[in-house]
Amino acid sequence: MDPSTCGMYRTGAGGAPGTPPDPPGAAWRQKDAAQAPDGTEGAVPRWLARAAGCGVGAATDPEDTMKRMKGRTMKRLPPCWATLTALYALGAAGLSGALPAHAQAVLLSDDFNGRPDGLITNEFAYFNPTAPGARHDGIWEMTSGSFFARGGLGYSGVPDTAAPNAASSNGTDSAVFRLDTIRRDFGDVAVDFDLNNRALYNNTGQPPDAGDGVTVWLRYYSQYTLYAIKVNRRDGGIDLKKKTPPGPSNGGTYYTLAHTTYAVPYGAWQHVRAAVRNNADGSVGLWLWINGRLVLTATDDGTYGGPPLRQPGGVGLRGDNCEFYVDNFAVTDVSDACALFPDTAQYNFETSAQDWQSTGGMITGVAQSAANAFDGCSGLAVHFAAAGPDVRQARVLAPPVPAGATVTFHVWLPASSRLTYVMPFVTEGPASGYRFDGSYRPASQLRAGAWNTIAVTVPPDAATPADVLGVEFGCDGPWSGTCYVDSVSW
Ligand SMILES: [Ca+2]
Ligand SMILES: [Ca+2]
Repeated sequence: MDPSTCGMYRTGAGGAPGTPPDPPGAAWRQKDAAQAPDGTEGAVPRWLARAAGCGVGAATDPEDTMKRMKGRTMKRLPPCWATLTALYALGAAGLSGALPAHAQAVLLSDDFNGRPDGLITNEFAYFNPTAPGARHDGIWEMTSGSFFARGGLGYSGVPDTAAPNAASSNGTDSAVFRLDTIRRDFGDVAVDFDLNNRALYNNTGQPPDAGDGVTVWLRYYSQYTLYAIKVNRRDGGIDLKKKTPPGPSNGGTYYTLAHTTYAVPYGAWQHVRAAVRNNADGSVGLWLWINGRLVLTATDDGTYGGPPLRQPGGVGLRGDNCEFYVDNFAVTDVSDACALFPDTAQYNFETSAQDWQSTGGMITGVAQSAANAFDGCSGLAVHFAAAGPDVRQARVLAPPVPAGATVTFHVWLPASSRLTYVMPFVTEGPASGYRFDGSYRPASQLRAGAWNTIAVTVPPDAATPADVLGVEFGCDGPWSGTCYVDSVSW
């Protein structure tokens, strides 16, 4: 969707299951926030600024003004942002990343199923903890707004700027929606959730702003110190920001660490994955995936806003003038670096050998192994003990590979071996005579001590289900060692 039409969005098509009808009286005016006359949008990394030939400073971002504060300073991207954004987006587009393919330690989850429809918690409970009727929750608290369960989903309610009572029966104040976990012990973690951004509002009493939308918090220490990943902005942007005190934005200053563009798919489900991890050099890494694609990453080395936020904290969600649903919220441990870049191949060997087997002879066995992986945390170890020349396979029967597929294999060979060739292959089904489709690679064309990527094309007329998929190895003399296969996909 053209970001300039975000404010025109109306619900009714492609909305979440169980979504309520359009709010009565909502003013669907076209936004005008992008035409703000002045202001700047945080800071960018110095190396990036130098590369693009434009100066930057630790400018403030006033988006997090005190609730219901009027006359907010609007902002506009400085001219160099266009170039910087393009550079960064180009870099991010070349990275790969996707949803977890193997089990990681889940530290917290809320799928909202089983919660009765109605208020989960609200700001009234936070500020009036002992008041009669205050709604407290075991997972969530909020310093502004109201959070509801509805049809097995979490829901912001229709945003307004009313001061809600204990039940939020008189309004939500979700025009500024600030929801955080009560837990503050999340260190190196990924936050996954499904997001359905229904609409932006222009008439809540909180003035429309280019930064309106949905934000994920990581390393949330307080509403003044946190990382903020703006995943859906009214102006079609995405930011990785750091907020630390002091400053004019509700007691802090926002520093933009990275920025790119993104067309918000209003009314459709998006899968968001945001991660934070301490780096060995003292910096902090931040990553954002949307629908399995890594769209933005940044490193906080302390250049802006004080030292990197390396201590564990909470996580949370923020909304500004936005009505949205959230589901399947989960926090997982990514202290193991491989967990950050999971393997989503059909044969990824993350939790088992996936029924791969050896044809015997010089291959003494195959096993899932964390000793080597092309992607994710594990690959398939293929153990050799050759007494002399031999030809054998590591393979799986009845693979669900379709006709016409290009199957990509990754094979790792040790620094020295007596292997003479490697041949990934697919043997088709009986109706096409068990035709053999292989990609032969002599040792002279293979890299030792490294991963080799080899593709096999299955013809469009291949009979399926295929009979066998695997890797054939040829050896010319006595030798013992281990090869690895990983990330076999199509
Ligand atoms: Ca649910
Ligand atoms: Ca793997």
